Amino acid sequence: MSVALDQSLVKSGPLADIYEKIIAGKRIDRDDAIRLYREKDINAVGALAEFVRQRKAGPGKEKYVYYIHNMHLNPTNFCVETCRFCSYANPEEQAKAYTWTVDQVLAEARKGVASGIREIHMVGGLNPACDINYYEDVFRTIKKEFPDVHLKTMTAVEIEYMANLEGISYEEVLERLIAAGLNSMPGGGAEIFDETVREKMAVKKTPARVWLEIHGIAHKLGLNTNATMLTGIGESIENKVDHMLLLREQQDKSKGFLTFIPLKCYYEGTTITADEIKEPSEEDLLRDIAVSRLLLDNFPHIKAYWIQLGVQLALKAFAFGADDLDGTIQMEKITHAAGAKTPLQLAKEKMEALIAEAGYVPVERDTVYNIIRVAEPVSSACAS
Ligand code: V47
Ligand code: SF4
Repeated sequence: MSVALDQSLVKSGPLADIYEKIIAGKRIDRDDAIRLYREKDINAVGALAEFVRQRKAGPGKEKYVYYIHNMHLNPTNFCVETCRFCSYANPEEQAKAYTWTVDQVLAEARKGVASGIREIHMVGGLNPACDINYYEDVFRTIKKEFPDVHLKTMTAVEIEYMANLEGISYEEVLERLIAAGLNSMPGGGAEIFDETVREKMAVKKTPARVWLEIHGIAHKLGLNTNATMLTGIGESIENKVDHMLLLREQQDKSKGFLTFIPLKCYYEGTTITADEIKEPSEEDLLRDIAVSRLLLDNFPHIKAYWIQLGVQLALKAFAFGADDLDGTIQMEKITHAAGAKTPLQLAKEKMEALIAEAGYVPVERDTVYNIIRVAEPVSSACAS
């Protein structure tokens, strides 16, 4: 299949110069990205992003959409931090907070592995009871029983917290955790890098510089990592573009990012008030996907996180540059604590059916995008 772009949408319109850059494989810049956010014709922006998605996928893979059979596992919701958008580790409810023992974490992992998962996505609150010894123990215990399960775990925020707790360097924390079984890192904790937004949302922890430094060290040590951006917390278009540009710059240096994941804030149980933010519309969310696909030219993948976008919008996002629907998940806690009404999990078969119904080819992957299985096209033959 050849890569097609509906040229009538972009060639002679206000995006013509950006179109020329993209066709020529040139990098777009800050002003281009801001214009793409402000462009009235969202379908033109989507067409450009879809074109880039297909070109990046390579011949024969233009319609591939990836997913993974995984589980989320959250060992503790006690957190010393008080991010205002977080209902998962709600300071009002800390008396009821839980901290699992190593055996409890293993028992949860066993349930996931029994259902066939290949990746554990594990993140938790910043809890002094869960120090580096605890996580080394957790990782070793899981790996002893399930050596083939991939541990995608520890945000940069958790790495920074652990380094401060132990009085050791980020590199030393990462080296110890890698020796215990850490395989890659998820993209959480990036939020919006802009300092004013971070201050207001009480994300005083882990400034952009440190978040990026930790991912750079992880890449140097051979880990792949992801990167997120949380929208709906009072950010501007410029803040989002600058956030992505910092990621692009880091990726130029260290090259280990695999996937960018635009997130959308849910507000139930948080202290965020309506006058402080503009809740992103569906169109805003599709634009985040499309602009990120166009600006982050050095990121291999863009994820449509169905838990937060909702399943239907996530499926639409494939036509706006996304090529990954994330995973089966099993039990999502962070977004559901803040009022998400999406399911807590999706079965593999359901994910495949949804991707196929949207007109794409479902591809089961592992964490680092090795292809496990390309699903057979579902026959649309009808007996009637
Ligand atoms: O860092 C917290 C966000 C993130 C809320 O790497 C909230 O593959 C919405 O990083 N509403 C954790 N979001 C999730 C995350 C993630 C998810 C899926 C895949 C990957 C990956 C990473 O969730 C946190 C924070 O930015 N968050 N509270 C909330 N109320
Ligand atoms: Fe703690 Fe993470 Fe919630 Fe912030 S988002 S309060 S660091 S669990």
